[in-house]
Amino acid sequence: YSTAAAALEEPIKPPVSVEYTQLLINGQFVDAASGKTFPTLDPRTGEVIAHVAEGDAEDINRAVAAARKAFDEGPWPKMTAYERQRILLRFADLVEKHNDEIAALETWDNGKPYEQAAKIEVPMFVRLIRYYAGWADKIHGMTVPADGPHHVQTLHEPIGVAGQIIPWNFPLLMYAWKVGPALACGNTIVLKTAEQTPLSALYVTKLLHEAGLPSGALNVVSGFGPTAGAALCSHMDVDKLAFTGSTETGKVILELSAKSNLKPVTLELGGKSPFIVCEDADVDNAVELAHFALFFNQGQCCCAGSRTYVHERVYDEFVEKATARALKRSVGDPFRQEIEQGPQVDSEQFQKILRYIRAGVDGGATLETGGDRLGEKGYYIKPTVFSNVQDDMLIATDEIFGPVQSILKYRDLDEVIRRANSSRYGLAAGVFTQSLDTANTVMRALRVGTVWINCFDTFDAAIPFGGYKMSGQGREKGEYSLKNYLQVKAVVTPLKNPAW
Ligand code: TXE
Repeated sequence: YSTAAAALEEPIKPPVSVEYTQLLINGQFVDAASGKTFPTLDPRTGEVIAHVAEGDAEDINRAVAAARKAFDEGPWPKMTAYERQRILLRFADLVEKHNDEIAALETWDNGKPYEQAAKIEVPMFVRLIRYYAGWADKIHGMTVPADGPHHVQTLHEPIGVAGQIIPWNFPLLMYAWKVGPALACGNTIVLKTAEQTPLSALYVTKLLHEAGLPSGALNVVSGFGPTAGAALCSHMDVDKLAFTGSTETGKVILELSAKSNLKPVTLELGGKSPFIVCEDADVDNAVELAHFALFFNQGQCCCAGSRTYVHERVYDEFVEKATARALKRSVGDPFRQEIEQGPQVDSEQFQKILRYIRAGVDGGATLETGGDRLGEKGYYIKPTVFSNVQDDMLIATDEIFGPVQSILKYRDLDEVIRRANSSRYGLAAGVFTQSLDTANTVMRALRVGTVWINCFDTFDAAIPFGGYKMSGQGREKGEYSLKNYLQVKAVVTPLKNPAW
């Protein structure tokens, strides 16, 4: 590993300090009602960054009450759409101004490379907020040509108080995917961040208030899933839930909604995305793209290309080059400029990945490189490549969520389509080919929410994202996300003089 030693060096001091650690309820930073806090850890070392207020059911009650009042009495949903748009645009400007501090906070809490946070994720956050700000004054209903002497129209109204639960792999982007459309439509929100990464959401929400967001319109509660998260899902005064996380927790969330008030739920869950390298592919480019598709963000992407299917004609060359590429991957302190891969987010994820690596070896796959932790401190894992992977091995069926590439061999297109579709997941897929016919066939045949042809992880605020099968329900981003946060009201009035 080109900078293996970096993982062993003294960690670089992050160029930011932690300013906000309390809950943000009704526009105020407050302690948890219980007075409890929990530590958020630096994944480079396992040491405490800060102690953060630990919200539980009582804090969720307070936050929902604030959001309810802000919805029922306003001003947020009652403001003109243009006023809401201007606040969101000011918010985007403020985030852009504080790009580097926010990126540093994200890297410190999550372990992702600072370059990635500063040059990709914070700018994408800004883009998302501007995109949804743009929608705020373009949300309108229809007039409907119903049969009979009636004037019929639809109003598209905000749904109410949205409960949003986000994970730790892209804390800022998951915030923007959820908060952007919900606020643009005029909803109020209680957001529960992931317990691993509470810091960046508090920072940006402070900026959102500076931009003019009224108190209570967005409340942020840090805390754990079974306490704060479950309380939010069960709450009778929450009108909608949006969740990103594991498929297991997604099932719990649907159940909590069903057992309380049947609030509608959107879910963005796990994946096991195929990346198909066709026989006509340029192998060097395919290796590089497949490497990126899997290893980006330490492999902690729901859409990671974690089943690399390679045509038998190019398989041996591909395995050799993919292994060489993984060996070249620079792993180390994410604040170091040349670093491609930082530590995994926490000890639990780190242990889970190592267990899957052992399962890969025990199951008979060939470990080409990696397979172990890197260094003695923190949660670094060597970029790992398995070849000779079979479809029924755990490393080919389960979401590993780490830097572990599984390479599988195939013979023909029908076979690989069938195998790619045999997963319980259906989030995304990549296909690498020079043939338009092949690309079109695969694109139509795969049961997944996104197909990337000769690219991967190409995201934009305008492109919808979501899963088929057990990868989720509903779509986020783009225009599609708006309908998650809107109710449709039909309004019917009789026409006294139908001739007109
Ligand atoms: O997920 P959880 P974890 C996958 C990935 C990872 C695995 C476990 O495979 O290894 O899930 O990660 C909140 N009621 N993904 O344990 O538990 C929790 O506090 C309400 C894929 O982190 O799903 C956090 O805010 N909320 C993924 C959020 O759910 C609950 C991103 C996610 O945590 C809850 C992350 C409950 N009972 C992990 N239990 C993706 N789709 O991108 C937990 N939470």
